[in-house]
Amino acid sequence: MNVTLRQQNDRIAEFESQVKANKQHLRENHELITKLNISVTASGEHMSTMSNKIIELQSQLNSDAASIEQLNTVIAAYTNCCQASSCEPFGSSLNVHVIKVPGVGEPFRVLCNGQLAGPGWTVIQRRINGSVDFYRNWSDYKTGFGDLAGEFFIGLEKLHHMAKAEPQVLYIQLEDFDGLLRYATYDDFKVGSEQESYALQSLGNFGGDIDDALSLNEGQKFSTYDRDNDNDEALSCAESFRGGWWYNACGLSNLNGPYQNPDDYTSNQGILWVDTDWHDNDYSFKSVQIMIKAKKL
Ligand SMILES: [Ca+2]
Repeated sequence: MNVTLRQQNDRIAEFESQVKANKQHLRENHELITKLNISVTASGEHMSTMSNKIIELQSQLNSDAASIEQLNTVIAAYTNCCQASSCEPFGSSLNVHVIKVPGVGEPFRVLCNGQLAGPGWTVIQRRINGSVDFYRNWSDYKTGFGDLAGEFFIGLEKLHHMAKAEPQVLYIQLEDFDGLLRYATYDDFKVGSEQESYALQSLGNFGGDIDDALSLNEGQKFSTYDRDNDNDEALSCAESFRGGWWYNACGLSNLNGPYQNPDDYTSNQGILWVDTDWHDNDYSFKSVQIMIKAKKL
């Protein structure tokens, strides 16, 4: 009997020891699980950061792709622009384009009008409403002035180089205050260099449905109020007629004269083109457009 009791006591002690060992083991496992949990949470945060980073990089890539696309457009525009030396390649376009003319340093913007007199004309001067002052000095006429969306003069230096490469036809469109449109053409328009005072070296044959009011100026140098190159020894035509032109003494035309409203007109101080059957020098036109285009030989 005593033996059995002792044996049982021993077994109980053994169990207790096992339970203790198991508890210790459980505690250790619990600690391990806690550690693992912490580690998993940290990994999750890391993943989330990585994921955000990937989104950020993706967006950066998209933005880079857009920049490249934009640069390609600019390159394409530059390539297109610089293959054109006039409005001719732009056909019936009535818009502003960029051209590169040999002899003129940088590419520049021009107004093309392919609607008024057939395709490919380059507009070199336009008057429509008096918003731009045309009574300007030599330097302004040399470089050009105004706004291609409104009134402007392209500039004598550009004109010289544009007409130098090949013979040009000059087209002058006049509109009176009754809305009547008439035109003149000259088939061999050429302007000298600055050393030649941008002389109107040649005009060629006259055509159109108005009188020829420009051939009288053929061969004349350009004059402004600060550069009197005209044929009138007594006065300055640029000052008297308040413009810049290839004045003779002084002539029958002044398309860069002051813009005048019919109700408020000063004689000989307007946009003049003398046509005895239409309007003489007592009339200032409502609008003018002067264009050039290479002559097809
Ligand atoms: Ca003079």
